[in-house]
Amino acid sequence: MAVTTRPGSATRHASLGLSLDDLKGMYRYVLMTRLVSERILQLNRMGRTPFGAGTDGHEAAQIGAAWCIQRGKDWTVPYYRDMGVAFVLGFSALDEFRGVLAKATDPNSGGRAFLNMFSSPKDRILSRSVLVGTEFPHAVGLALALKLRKEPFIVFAFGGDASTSPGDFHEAANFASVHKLPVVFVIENNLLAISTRIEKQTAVKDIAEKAAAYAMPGFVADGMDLLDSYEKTKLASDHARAGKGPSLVELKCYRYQPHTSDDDDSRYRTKQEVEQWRARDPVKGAFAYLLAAGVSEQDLESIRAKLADEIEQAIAQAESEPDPRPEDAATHVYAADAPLPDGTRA
Ligand SMILES: Cc1ncc(C[n+]2csc(CCOP(=O)(O)OP(=O)(O)O)c2C)c(N)n1
Repeated sequence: MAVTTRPGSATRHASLGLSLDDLKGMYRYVLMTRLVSERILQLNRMGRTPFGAGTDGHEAAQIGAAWCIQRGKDWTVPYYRDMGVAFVLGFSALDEFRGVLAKATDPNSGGRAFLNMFSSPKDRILSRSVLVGTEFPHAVGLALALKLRKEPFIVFAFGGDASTSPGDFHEAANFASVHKLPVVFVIENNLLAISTRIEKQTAVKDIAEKAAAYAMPGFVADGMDLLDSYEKTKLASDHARAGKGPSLVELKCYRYQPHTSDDDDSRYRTKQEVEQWRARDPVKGAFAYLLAAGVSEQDLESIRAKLADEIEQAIAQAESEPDPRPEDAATHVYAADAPLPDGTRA
């Protein structure tokens, strides 16, 4: 985010219709996402969590885009890296740690699924599988239902750059465009699919170019910049809200952590590459912008201190809670009155 340091000199948010309170709210989620993501990796290295998938580097993209979602009205289909999106939609740090620690209290699956399979009917978050790209046909189905029911809301379908390679994405985009469905495809392009670089993934320069094949608008945003991510996603969501059909927003960002806690990223990228991207750290960018917009350093420090406290309490609380019971393994897998594969009933 291009900023000057003089307080009051940054005004871009105002031209986008965002208040200082919006900015502070957005920054809180940006920082919360970073702090939780870092703690998950630390806990994993200490042997206290089995697995993690870091969000570091995606914060501005996720929070900027999620700020366009009407909570509890629009539907959202996040992907597994979208912790920041889930936080904006109502998930707490405690919810996240319950999932990461696979506790019975995990709101997504009672601790029985892969982490970050965000699920909340009340917040209109559709649970998805970890299979890359499979969320898009489901999201388009939701958009069709909204249109048929004449509900004035829209669907946000999130995915990584690689999720635009499988057929699911193309079938979904084609169907959505033919039927002018109210859906925004939000693609977080971090240039990597685990170890596969973007040039080996797709032949186009910008993922947003893929929109042209389905006669829908494609927007490119600097995903390291909170306000650019907000602005471009807002254009796309306004398009859907106006009944003009789907569009695609590409948020160009970078993943700082390995793909997951099980990945050795030194095998496919250099430390220098990561350091170069760290120079554009979206959390620091947001911090600098808020200062320049006139938010005081004490305000920002108080947001950080409260979050740090909340996160430590959430970890302690989640760790103290029970694991799922073995006898609950089939709960919600089979209908309550359906026979199990061995012929018995649950
Ligand atoms: C259909 C399918 N193929 C392969 C995988 C294994 N896999 C998990 S994540 C991933 C990379 C996805 O990259 P991208 O969509 O760009 O998102 P990112 O993880 O970089 O945020 C792959 C190949 C999978 N989950 N689903």
